[in-house]
Amino acid sequence: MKILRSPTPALALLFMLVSIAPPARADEGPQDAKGLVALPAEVEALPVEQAILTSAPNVPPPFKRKYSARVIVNLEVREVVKKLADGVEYTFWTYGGSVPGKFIRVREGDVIEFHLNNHPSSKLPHNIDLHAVTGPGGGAASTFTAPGHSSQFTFQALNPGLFVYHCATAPVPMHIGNGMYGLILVEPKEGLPPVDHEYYVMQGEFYTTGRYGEEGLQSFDMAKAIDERPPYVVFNGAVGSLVGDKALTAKVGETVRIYFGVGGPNLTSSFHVIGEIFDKVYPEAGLSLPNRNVQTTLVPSGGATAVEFKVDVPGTFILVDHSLTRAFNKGALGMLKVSGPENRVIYSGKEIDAVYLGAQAEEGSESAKREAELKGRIAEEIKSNPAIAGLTKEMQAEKGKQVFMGLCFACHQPDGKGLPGAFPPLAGSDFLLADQERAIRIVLKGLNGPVTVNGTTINSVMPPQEAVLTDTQIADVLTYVYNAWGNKGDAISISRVRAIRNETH
Ligand code: HEC
Ligand SMILES: [Cu+2]
Repeated sequence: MKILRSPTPALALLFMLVSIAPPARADEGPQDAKGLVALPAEVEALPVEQAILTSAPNVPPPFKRKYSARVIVNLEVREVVKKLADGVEYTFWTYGGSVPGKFIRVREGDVIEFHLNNHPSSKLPHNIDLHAVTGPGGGAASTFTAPGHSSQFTFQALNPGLFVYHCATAPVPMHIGNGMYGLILVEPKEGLPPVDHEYYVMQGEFYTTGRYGEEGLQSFDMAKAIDERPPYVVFNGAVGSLVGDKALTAKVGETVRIYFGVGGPNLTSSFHVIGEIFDKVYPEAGLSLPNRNVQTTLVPSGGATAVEFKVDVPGTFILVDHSLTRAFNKGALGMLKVSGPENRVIYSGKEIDAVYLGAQAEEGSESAKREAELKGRIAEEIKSNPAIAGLTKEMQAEKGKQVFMGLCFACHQPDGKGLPGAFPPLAGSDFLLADQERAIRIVLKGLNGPVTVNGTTINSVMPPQEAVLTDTQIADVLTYVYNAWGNKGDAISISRVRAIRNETH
């Protein structure tokens, strides 16, 4: 955390109250869960069951029972270092070890005995505010729990719906911003319509000190959070958590329900699935009257929705926040892969998504795997042999390929051949190969006016990338461009890019 602007006095008081409130009823004797507080006879009479908790994108199964129960929920808080993006790590604060927190499913009318356990390795106290709770702070005041301690409280799930839960320990936006949120479903007494697949997806943004893609362990940047300028907006806690072999799946003819929540801490999502129409949306996740035939649904921070649709044709369907720079530049992009026979009446079968996204996701994740492999090989080489220049260049090119497939390919095409009359080729470009300094300058500062590549003149505009890419990313992407599709060239160093970025004339 870099800067913590002081909150207003009223807010400060609230934070203090939340922070210093002792564990509920600490004066009522030993921490023996049974008999601590006498439960009303009608609660004691309920059958007891243990809640099944699942990690995203999985959802616990629907209820078969038709009666209310006393449901025991054990949720463990853990502070863990995990991957936020390729090469980027982050210390997440979690409910259950990953972001979003475990999915909790109860039935309308159930009485929930909630245990919040804060792992001894945690550095901070935490608590939980469940939006499904009717009671002060949604449980926050009763669950303030120091590391190595456990709190308990009981509530009745009065309203059916899909609810967000989150940490409410000061500074609250930081606890949420580090990943402390999840969903609790209070299934209506009459149940929900059966579907073939239920999935759990949650959006949240991360305010890292480094820019998008900057490698290494990143920490929370309070100034960026206050300005609501997150470098990352992601689904299920990481860039790529739902792409490639981690995509959601379904078969043609099946029905899918997605429980979609937004942890925030700040941004509202415009949730959309490219190539699908939501047959039903339960607006704001009230789970009573659905809207029908919806394209995009607005999900507030600290809110949720449930969407249902039947998949009619095979292909890859892309989940996005339709505030699209979040999807294409900050990570809020997932996939649903549908397999099965084509239906040429509904859809002719031409896969448009494959060109504008498939390349990024499939090639990109392949390339990330290859990068990890090369990192391992470099470590090996260093042990036995100092001649590692070749491998370093190869690794830079693999990283650069990921940048290329996320950005440049849209114009210069995945094969580097460009589009006649619109975008010049990079593959075999005499213009490119003649001058590396000039190429670095073009990527940083852009280019407009006539340019002749391999005898053909184009007069168009290439947008500058200096605000979008880091020096490392530019060095990597050009190393890739200079060594892909038959091109031959040296690795481009970060210091050369930096020098040109900083030149003043
Ligand atoms: C929005 C489309 C677009 C994107 C994205 C884009 N370029 Fe370009 N690029 C162009 C256009 C158009 C030109 C020609 C500009 C002109 O006519 O002056 C160009 C020119 C170039 C040139 C010089 C001409 C040549 O063919 O050798 C290089 C090098 C280049 N781009 C590299 C890149 C790299 C690397 C990226 C990704 C970091 C990238 N471009 C992203 C549109 C784009
Ligand atoms: Cu917390």
